[in-house]
Amino acid sequence: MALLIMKKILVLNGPNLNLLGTREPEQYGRDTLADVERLCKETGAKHGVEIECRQSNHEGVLIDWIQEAGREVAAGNMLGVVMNPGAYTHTSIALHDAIKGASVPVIELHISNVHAREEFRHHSYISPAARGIIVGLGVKGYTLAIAALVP
Ligand code: CA2
Repeated sequence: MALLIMKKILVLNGPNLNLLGTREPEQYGRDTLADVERLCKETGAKHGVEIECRQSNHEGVLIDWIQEAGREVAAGNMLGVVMNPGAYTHTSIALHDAIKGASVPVIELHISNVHAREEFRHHSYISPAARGIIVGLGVKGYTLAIAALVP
């Protein structure tokens, strides 16, 4: 009898996303991070994939998790990473290098339309290393990003 092992998708949220739903609802909506993580798990269940959600305000921790995801993808246990890198999007060459180095499929996601906001949000260090990008579709973007990683 064949054993069916569910593959995993890691959902990573970067700095300040733990504040979702508490301030700036016009920019990020009213859902909290807990709401977003619940939505991701429901979406995973619909697609038959396990969803693991993590959030950190620390660049090095996010890098460690990307490297860990790279090992999981290489071992055949993980499909990839959905990542909202928060403001590190616009600053972090280290995260860019981590994604490239780990050879992990990453869907970069932003809740707001960064291109309709301040100019410093228009450039992403993550995009050239990402498999795909979802921008400005609110928290629904997380569901689309998960679907994009499912074969
Ligand atoms: O639109 C997005 O998802 C962003 O990645 C969110 C980041 C921002 O720096 C990026 O340019 C675009 C900011 C996340 C901070 O989230 C907060 C939520 C509520 C209250 C305060 C911050």
